Formats: sequence, C-alpha cells, structure tokens
Amino acid sequence: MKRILSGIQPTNTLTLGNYLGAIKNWVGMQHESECFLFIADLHALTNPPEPEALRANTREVAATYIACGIDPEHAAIFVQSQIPAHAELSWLFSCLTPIGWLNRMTQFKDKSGKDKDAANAGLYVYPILMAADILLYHPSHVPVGEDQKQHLELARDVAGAFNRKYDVEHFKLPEPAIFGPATRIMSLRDGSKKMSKSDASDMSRINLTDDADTIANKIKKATSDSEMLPDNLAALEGRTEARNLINIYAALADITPEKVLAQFAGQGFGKFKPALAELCVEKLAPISTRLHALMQDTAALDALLAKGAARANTVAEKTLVDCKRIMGLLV
Ligand code: AQP
Repeated sequence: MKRILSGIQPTNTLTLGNYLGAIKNWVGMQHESECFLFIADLHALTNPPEPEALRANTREVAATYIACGIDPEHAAIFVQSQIPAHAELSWLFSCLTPIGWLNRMTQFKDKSGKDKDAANAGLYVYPILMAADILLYHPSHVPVGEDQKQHLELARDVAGAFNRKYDVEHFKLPEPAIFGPATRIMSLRDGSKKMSKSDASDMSRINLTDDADTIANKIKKATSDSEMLPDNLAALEGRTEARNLINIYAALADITPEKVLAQFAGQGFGKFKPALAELCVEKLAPISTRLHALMQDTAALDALLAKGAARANTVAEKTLVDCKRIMGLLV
C-alpha cells in the first residue's frame, strides 16, 4: 500500500487553490493509501503570526481537511508541533546538509525580500524541517505542487546523504505524486501569480469559508478579457486569466479543460462567469457548511487531533530513535 505524507501551513483560511491543488487529491487517494496529513504550524512560524490567529487557523485547517472529505478514522490528521520528532530530526539533518544546498532554494530567495540578512534563520532552514517532516514517515509518495518540487528534491538529497554517511539503506527516496494539469490555480486578479491564502487582496482568491454572494462577486470581478472563448486550448495561448478560469471550471467539474471549451466555445465571459460561479457555489457550499459546524466544537476537534498525533507519533518516534542510534547518540 502507498504511504502518503503532506501538509499545509495554517497561515490563513484555506483557498480554492489549496483545495483543488492539494486536499481534493488527498481525498481521492485516501482509500488506496495510508495517509499522514499534518498542519504545518512550525513552518507558519517562519513569518511569526499572532498567537491567537495561529491557534484559530491551526484548528480551522484541521476542520477544513475533514470538511473537504478526509476521513479522520482512516487518515492520521495531526499538528506538526505536537510531534517533537519533527524539530529534533530537523537538527540531526541540519548537521548533514551543506549550506550550498540551502543557498540554491528559490523559495528562500522569493520570501526573504531584499534584505537577506534580516530574514529569520527559520526561513533559511525551512527545507531541512520539510525533509524531516517527510522522511520521519518513510512515505512512498509525497503530493507536491510545482513550487514545492525543489524541496522534495532536497529531502531526497538529505536521505541520500544520511544513507551514504552511515553506510545504511535507512531511507528510501520518496517519489513525487503528480496530479492532473489543472492543479495550479492562479490569482483571480493577476494570472501570473498563484492564488495564495496570504495575498494582500482578498479579491485575488476564493476562501473555502466564502458565502455564495461573495464567491459570485469575486468571480464576476475576476480579471478576464473581452474575447469569446475558443473551441481549443491552443487558441487560449497568452490569455492567462481566461485559461485560469477554464482550469478552475474543469477541476471543479472533474472534466478536462478541452471539454469545458467544447461546452462554452463562442461565448464570452458574461455567460461563462455566472456558470463558473454557480458551479463553484455548488461544490463549495457543502464544504463551508461542514467546516462551520466542525468549528463550533473545538473540544471534539482537539480530541481528533490528539488521536491523529498519537498515531503519527508512533511512526515518527521510531524513525527518530533509529536515526539517533545509527548516528551514535545514546538512546
Ligand atoms: N494556487 C494554488 N494552486 C494549486 N495548489 C496550491 N497550493 C497552494 N496554493 C495553490 C497547494 O497547497 C498546499 C499547501 O500549501 P501551503 O499553505 O503549505 O503553502 P503555499 O504553497 O505557500 O500556499 P499559499 O496558499 O500560497 O500559502 P502562504 O500564503 O501561506 O504561502 C501545497 O501542496 C501547495 O502546492
């Protein structure tokens, strides 16, 4: 059986991008795989949030996984910081990771801004923590978006470095799990930027808690163009915003972008946008209703997270102890 490991940072309410690019794929895989799905609160600290907001977002992300269809009886849903082995293995791996590997990470370059010396060290060593997140669970596959591929590559390099240094076959190299073409959802305001839960503009994204009117309004105002929709994808070349809206429709309807064009060819956005809004509301309304209900009972949510943590800890703790023994630490 495949073993899957993945997580999302609790930096804000999750978006349609997180749903279509990550969670919906996990839902599809959960019954043929053993799933470890975590809330990456230690990673969220690299841009330190307000403590109350972090606590609320952590619970909301857990509730979102369940509201989207992850079965907590089947998948282990847990909070990263509740498993001490993540931070501990990250230190062990830091001592095996050349600084040159970290200097190549494009995400640090993007997120650290102009003054690299002022960026916190957590942001710099983030990929090592991610290698620990992954390798603790010996997953066969890691679902990754385009932007995270380089980090998975680093995790594979760290696993190789560990095996070589200690002349063991302790870590198998996890494979990326790649999904369909429409998995990168772009901002509704700027088709060159991905839809992000921490974008300054709320109009750039659909939040999974948005109500029907808000969704319809955001889609109505989404950047598009005044041309008609063509009957083939090649003709959408250069129309990035139009392509994004077609991709969103396709991903929500579980059909190919070609099929969407076959349905809407010759029509303009005046016709297409209301159809997209209707589909979006139809698919997201049950999720936001369930999410709202789950958030009413935080004690029940915390109990589910404690169960998930207990399951994850059994696996993680064993990997950590094995690594310590191999490295010569007394265990
Ligand atoms: N726009 C997107 N399209 C497809 N997939 C996406 N993901 C995020 N945005 C899109 C996928 O969601 C997972 C978790 O993301 P994350 O929260 O850990 O970090 P992120 O990729 O940096 O997502 P955000 O929303 O942009 O978060 P912030 O604003 O906190 O940095 C990943 O599988 C990612 O591919």
